[in-house]
Amino acid sequence: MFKNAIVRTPGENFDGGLTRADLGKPIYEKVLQQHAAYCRALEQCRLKLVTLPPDRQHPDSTFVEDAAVLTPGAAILTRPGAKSREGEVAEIGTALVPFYKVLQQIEAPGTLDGGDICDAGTHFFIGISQRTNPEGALQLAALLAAQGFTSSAVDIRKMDSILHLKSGIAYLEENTLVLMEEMADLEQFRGYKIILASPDETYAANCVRVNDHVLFPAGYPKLETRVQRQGFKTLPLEMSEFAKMDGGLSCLSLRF
Ligand code: CIR
Repeated sequence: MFKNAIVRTPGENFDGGLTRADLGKPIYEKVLQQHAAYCRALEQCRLKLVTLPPDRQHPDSTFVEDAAVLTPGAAILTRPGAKSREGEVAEIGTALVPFYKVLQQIEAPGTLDGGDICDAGTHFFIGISQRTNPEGALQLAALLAAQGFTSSAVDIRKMDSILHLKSGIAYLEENTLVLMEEMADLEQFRGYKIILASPDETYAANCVRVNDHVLFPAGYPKLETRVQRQGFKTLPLEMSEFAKMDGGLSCLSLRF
């Protein structure tokens, strides 16, 4: 059960963040509406929110998930792979202090974005990407192992259509993974029940189980039906403005 979430309201210069998507510029009014609906959905899932104010120094800082990896016993602060995002971490650390006795940190030369880390219960998948380097992945694996968690690396550096591991995978509990097709045959995912996202719906592979619901991006009906057929209750959310900045559902919150 998650009880809390940290979110950060997007600033007016949200459109100044990093993106490789070719979907146009986000419209700020819609960004705020979609973010507010996302926050309401988290509350509907019975989470108590810590809402941080906009940080205009860091246009990507609304994607709070990239700044920390959370386990039941520790908050591991990351060292983001994009220079422009390094300064986001300190304030996330401050916001986590009231909740965590143990705060750890990925150190140079390691880099790691939270979006590359998929928590599947006692096992973690660690994406090696353009943002998370092998050194960062090894550091995280060691910190997790010390807490009794296993992990496996998933190299996504040749999967050009996704930014982070979790752009193409979600763990929905109950031994069930949502996977983009390109990852379907990877041995790391053997033994799980797999719900496949077809190539035209890869974006929706980034959905999030929050207590009794799965937050799900609106407009991806084939995958949503497949998820529902496995017995999950979906909660659809408009994500168009965040998709323009390469952001998915999971990256807008830290849940714990
Ligand atoms: C970036 O490129 O870093 C941001 N514009 C998007 C980050 C999305 N984060 C995530 O998927 N975990």
